[in-house]
Amino acid sequence: MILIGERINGMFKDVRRAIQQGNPEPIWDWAKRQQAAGADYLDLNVGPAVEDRVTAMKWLVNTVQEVSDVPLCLDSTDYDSIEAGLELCKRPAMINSVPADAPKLERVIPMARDHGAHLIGLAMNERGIPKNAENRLALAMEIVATADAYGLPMDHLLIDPLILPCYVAQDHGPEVLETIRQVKLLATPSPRTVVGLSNVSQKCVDRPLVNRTFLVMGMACGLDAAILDVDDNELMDAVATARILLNQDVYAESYLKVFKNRGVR
Ligand code: THG
Repeated sequence: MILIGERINGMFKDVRRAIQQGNPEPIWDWAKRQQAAGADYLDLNVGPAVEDRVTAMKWLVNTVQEVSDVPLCLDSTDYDSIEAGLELCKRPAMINSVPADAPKLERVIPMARDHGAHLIGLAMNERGIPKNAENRLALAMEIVATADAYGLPMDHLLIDPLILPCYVAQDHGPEVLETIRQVKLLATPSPRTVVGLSNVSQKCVDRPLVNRTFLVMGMACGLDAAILDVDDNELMDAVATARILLNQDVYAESYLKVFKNRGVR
């Protein structure tokens, strides 16, 4: 399981304020904390309230790299800011993300290829997010075909079926799980799958319970990665236990301790 720490996102008030004031402390804290919790990547999103997204992304990348060597996942719909951020990344990064929209694919896929970056492709296009798995898979296939045409290695592509809050889009849950299962069949080697886990629980009671239940269901369907709260211990324990039950890790009575000590998910 590839764990992408969600917390450096301008959606959160403390991060938004840090970006606006150019105060590195809260960013340093979240970078160190998520690294210690075992994050494989740190998602960096300047949030919706920022005017100059290029400058803000460059500042976030530099600020995080002052205290952390965890690879970065640059999260923006603004490809100028992704490109500017990529230039500064010291380690191969992940681009988050591109929809199945030809002009955007044609810009972002060569960018990922030329920087040796991983790329998240979204199962949506200019008409929005389809309801059923079949239509999500059709959009995933457009991304797979374009990635193949431009020479992006298939193991650098992750497909995000896009999970929505269960509170408002309960009927999407099973469709997302079915999409995760079938994305594996789209190419050989197969692209991987990722979700933005905390979306599923927005406005729900007991968000951590909803998050960890959905993550385990996703893992059983073959989910490879998630953008999530790596600081949530029960969530991390659920990942470790699901790995045991899916025979992805060796059972030992002390497996939770072993898992935590070596930072392997
Ligand atoms: N797919 C991809 N990238 C993504 C998402 C996705 N990036 C962003 C998002 N979705 C994943 N990250 C988060 C981060 C925070 C929350 C949800 C998803 C969240 N935030 C609180 C809220 O909205 O209630 C903010 C609380 C606060 O302000 O303190 O839930 O799906 N590829």
